[in-house]
Amino acid sequence: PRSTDDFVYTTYHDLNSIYSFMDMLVAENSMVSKVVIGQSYEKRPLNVLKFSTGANRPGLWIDTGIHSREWVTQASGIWFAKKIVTDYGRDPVLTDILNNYDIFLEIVTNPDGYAYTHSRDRMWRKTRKPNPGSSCVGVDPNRNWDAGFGGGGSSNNPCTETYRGPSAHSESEVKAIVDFVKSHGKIKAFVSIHSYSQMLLYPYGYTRTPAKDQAELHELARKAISELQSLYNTSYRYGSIITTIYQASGGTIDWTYDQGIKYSYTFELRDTGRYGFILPANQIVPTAQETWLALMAIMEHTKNN
Ligand code: ING
Ligand code: ZN
Repeated sequence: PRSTDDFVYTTYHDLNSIYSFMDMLVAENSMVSKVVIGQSYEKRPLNVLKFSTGANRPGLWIDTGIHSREWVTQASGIWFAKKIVTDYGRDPVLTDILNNYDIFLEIVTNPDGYAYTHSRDRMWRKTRKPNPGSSCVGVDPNRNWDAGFGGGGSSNNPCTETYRGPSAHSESEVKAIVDFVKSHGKIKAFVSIHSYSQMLLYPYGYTRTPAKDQAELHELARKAISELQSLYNTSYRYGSIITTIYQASGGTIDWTYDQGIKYSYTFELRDTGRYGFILPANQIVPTAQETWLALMAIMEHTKNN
């Protein structure tokens, strides 16, 4: 494709194709820039798209693809990026959001893993950093955050899918986001997107102690899911991580919530297991469209509170 109008949103793309999509979007739109927040273990750039219409704004964060095999999430991230530039100046709600907040979107949060899902193993989840003393590779980047690190629902065995790593923030892909969030200082909502299970989750995963904002987070989740369901009648469950899916320690949004980012959510996109991680490509756009409605509900609420 020569422009993001020609880009095919209905299929899955490899890493280079996604990187070139980002560069095209930046070239075409003055509101979009590329922020390189760090590099992966294998030295790939960690690219974040910044959508901004003015200086010194607070930020809204969305990441997709921290688990590389969850391909519908990176594909949805691409669609969100195009949706933002298309709807600015047309959709009054999004326009109002972007006139007051910057949106940061990291589409390929685990690029080494993503490249590996194309070259060697479609079901690869973790990073690609070797583990000293083990022949098993990689750390679960959703168990590597400094929030209940080392607790239940994470493993100290490098050969498991939920290996937490040698220490919190040991993975450069995680540390880059930690440094970005801290140095930015004004991120007001943080949404980390996974698949699959059709759930909208809020903290906590490492403890059964309810988040202090549980009532508000629960009500906003209900509203977001009702918007999502209105499009194609896709049903979602919602609630805290530990009560809705399972205990998981060292997860992304527990860390962001404990940093003071009240609106910290994780999505588990389609489906509920028929296809799982290998979701047919004809579901990419419907998944992205319905998820966008929920994201808009979260962003609008953040703006109004
Ligand atoms: N599920 C998530 C996982 O990392 C999760 C569930 C979400 C755990 C948020 C902790 C925090 O296990 C998938 N599919 O990755
Ligand atoms: Zn995941």
